[in-house]
Amino acid sequence: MAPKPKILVQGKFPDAFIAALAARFALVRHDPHVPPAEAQGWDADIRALVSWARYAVTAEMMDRLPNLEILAGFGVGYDRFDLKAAKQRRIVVTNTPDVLTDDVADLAIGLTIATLRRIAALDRFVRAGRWAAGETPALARKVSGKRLGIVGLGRIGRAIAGRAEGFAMAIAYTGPRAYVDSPYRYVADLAKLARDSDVLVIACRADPSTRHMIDADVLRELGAKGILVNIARGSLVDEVALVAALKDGTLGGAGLDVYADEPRVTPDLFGLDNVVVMPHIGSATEETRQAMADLVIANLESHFAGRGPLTPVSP
Ligand code: 8YV
Repeated sequence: MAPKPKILVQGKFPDAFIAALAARFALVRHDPHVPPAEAQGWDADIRALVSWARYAVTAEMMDRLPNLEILAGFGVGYDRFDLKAAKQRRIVVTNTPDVLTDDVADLAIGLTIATLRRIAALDRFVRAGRWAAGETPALARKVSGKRLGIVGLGRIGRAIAGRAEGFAMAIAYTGPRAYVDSPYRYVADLAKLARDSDVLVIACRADPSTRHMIDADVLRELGAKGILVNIARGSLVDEVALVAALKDGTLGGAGLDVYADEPRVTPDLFGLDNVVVMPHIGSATEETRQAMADLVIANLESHFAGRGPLTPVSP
């Protein structure tokens, strides 16, 4: 029997996934906090690297793995992977699209409702005994019928739009181009979309060209009653401008799953009742994490069987 292909696994994963990998491959584990230069066991016979989307995979790492054939990302985003360096070294890069779309879209709607209806704030209100003490909570805001602006009408953006239809929302989107197959209104200019929206949801790809695209101007256009929801990447938002806008009332509220410097969340946000903060859990359900794990393995198996990857990234 041919020896199992050797693969490097970056980051902590659920035991079941590690066991499934170990049944098929010879594993070398890597703690992403250890610099590649100090990493142990990075032999020349490592042929694949599995990494959480949240961890960087750099040219330096690839140089230490001269026979790397495939980088299989656990997640749909690949902003932390050096794709140029991978291409130069003919390393195939894969991600896990589609299988997490529903969960991320569900969370976008959840954050929208939680922020407008003040679900987290009112949970704190009850727990603090304020209701029992006779206090009347401030009114929240209606969800149904709101104007929803979606930044990026890709797979996840479309899934958010589909759900928003159930709330009778008026849906518009921005992005590099209009989709002729989309029933939603296209607004080329992001600031104009923000001005025309009650809720602006970010669902686009993070790369150097989209860094800080949600800046002070966009937030001002979204306005004092507007809500920003981010389930994409923290780098898309100028977080300093966001905190300032939330604090001085220029922006109405925010529902956030992602941040500029995860897992650190700027404590400025913690004191703001109009903000809902989640610890980057868009895809973190039992069902979806299993589906992501299955897809990572399917990509590796297909590659090693000579059939090519199933879901290569298409930058
Ligand atoms: C994961 C994500 O939590 O798929 C992505 O791009 O951001 C999330 O699904 C991420 O992979 C964590 O590293």
